[in-house]
Amino acid sequence: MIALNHFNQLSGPEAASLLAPCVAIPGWASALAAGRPWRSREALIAAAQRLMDHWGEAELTLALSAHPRIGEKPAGREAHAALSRQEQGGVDAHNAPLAQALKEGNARYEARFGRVFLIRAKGRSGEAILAALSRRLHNSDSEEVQDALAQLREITLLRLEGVIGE
Ligand code: 2AL
Repeated sequence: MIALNHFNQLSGPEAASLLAPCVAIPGWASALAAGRPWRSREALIAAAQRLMDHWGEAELTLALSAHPRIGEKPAGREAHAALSRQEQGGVDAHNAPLAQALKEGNARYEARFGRVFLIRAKGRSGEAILAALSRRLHNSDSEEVQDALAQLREITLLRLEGVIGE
C-alpha cells in the first residue's frame, strides 16, 4: 500500500504498473496514472469508478486473464496471483466435495458462457460462491455479462483500495 502523495509523484510507467494488478485492462491503469496528481483518494476512486462505467464484454474478456478460476488458487508470484489467493481465502481447499462441486460448476459455466466464471470472492465462503454460480447459470447471455462486470468492478475497486492508502 502506498500513500496517495507518493503515488502522485511516481513516473507515469511506475504509477501505471502499480495499478496494473487491479485489473488486466491497460487503458484503465494508464488513464488513472495520466490523471495525476489526484487531490484526494476519494477523487481517484471516483475517477476509477467512472472509467469502469464504460466496460463491456470486450473488457470482461480481457480482464479474465488476471482472474484464475475459483478453487484454483494460483501458485505464481505475480501480484495478481497473490491477490487472488488472498481473495479466495474463504474457499476451504480441504473440503473435497466443495472443491469437486466448484470444479463441475466452473466447467458447466464455461460450456454455457464460453469464459471463466467471475465473482468477487473476498468475504464469500466457497458454499456462497457455489450458490451464486448455480444461480447465474440461469442467466441470459446479456444478464450474465452485466453480472460478471458488476463483480469485476467490485474486485477492481477492492484491489485499488488495497494499493493506494490515505
Ligand atoms: C477471482 C479472483 O481471482 N479474485 C476474485 O475475487 N475472484 N476469480 C474468479 N474467477 O472469480
